[in-house]
Amino acid sequence: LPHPRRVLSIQSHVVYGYVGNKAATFPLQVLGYDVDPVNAVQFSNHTGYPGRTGELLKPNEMESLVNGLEGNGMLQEYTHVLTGYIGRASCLAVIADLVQRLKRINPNVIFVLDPVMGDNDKLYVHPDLVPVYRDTLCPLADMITPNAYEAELLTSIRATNTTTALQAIDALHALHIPTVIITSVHLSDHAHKYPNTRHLHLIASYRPLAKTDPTARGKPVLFSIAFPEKEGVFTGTGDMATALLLAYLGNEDVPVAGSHGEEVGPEDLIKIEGYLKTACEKAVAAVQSVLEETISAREAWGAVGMTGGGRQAGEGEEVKDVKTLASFWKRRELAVVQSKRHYEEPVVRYKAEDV
Ligand code: PLP
Ligand code: PXL
Repeated sequence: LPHPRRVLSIQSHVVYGYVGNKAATFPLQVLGYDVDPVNAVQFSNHTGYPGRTGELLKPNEMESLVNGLEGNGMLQEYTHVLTGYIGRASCLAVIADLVQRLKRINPNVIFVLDPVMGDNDKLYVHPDLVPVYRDTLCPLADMITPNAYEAELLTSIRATNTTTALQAIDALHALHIPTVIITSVHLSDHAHKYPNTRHLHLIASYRPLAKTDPTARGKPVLFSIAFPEKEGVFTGTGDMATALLLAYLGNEDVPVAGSHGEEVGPEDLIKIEGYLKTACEKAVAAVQSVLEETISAREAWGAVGMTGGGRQAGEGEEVKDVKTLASFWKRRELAVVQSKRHYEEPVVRYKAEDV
């Protein structure tokens, strides 16, 4: 790496399994980043399981950790702040204050916001987080990585095809975010191209913010990547995708030029387009490979009977009893540790295309 990279990663910690910081930290470390996790919640497991214990970090506890870092002169070392699953709206306010402090210390610090709230029309946080994300954190973000449902919660626009997805992206840029990446959306106008396997799209858009003259935004960067949807449900893919995007982008200089309203010339835009495309292609490739690794690990796991005593549910089958439901989710925990090579050398199969 050309420069030291240090990420303050504020997300969930789960004892068992891989979501939040457990899905983000190892890939970032493998890619050369120092990662300082703040565990915004500590749960026994992710919220899809039939039961869950643990605690949410209180805002004063989060503040106290930040004050500790500040007291030792540590805040100036951060090149990136990454936020994901946060349990309380009051903690979002603490994070907003922290990001502003970090930007005062280092105006080049990059804030990557994954507004983790839900997926597939299911909210897994308290609804009072939504307006705080929209009104307080979004305007501070350099890059946002919602899935289609989270984009809808923030913009009230339901992205179901290219037109509505672009409207949602417009609305997110209007919240003063230069880089907007919808990490997964089903586009109905593309469905005919993939009769056999449902496909998801990642759509990335970059617009330099010209604070003084919002009409002089310059040519936007806009592309999408289609990839086949893996059968079954996985948790933590979005968390890992965001960490990988940060990592692949952060290895380049000036990935989010224009965040502060400065001029972005045509050569800069071409550079940014290249970095962004490469980073997105690599992130999609790595996550795809992690899912394949997870599926083959699951098959091996099933073969040795390590399913926790629960009967194995078939794909698409409705899961009823607690043991079977827990076993269902255990078998879908991302193979984070086994996938080291996929972060290091992602094999790109799905390429960026014009929208
Ligand atoms: N699946 C794959 C293969 C991906 O590459 C990505 C994002 O890049 C996702 C899923 C993201 O899913 P979500 O954001 O809905 O968790
Ligand atoms: O992957 C999103 C996520 C993060 N953190 C926790 C979760 C979930 C999704 O269920 O439960 C604790």
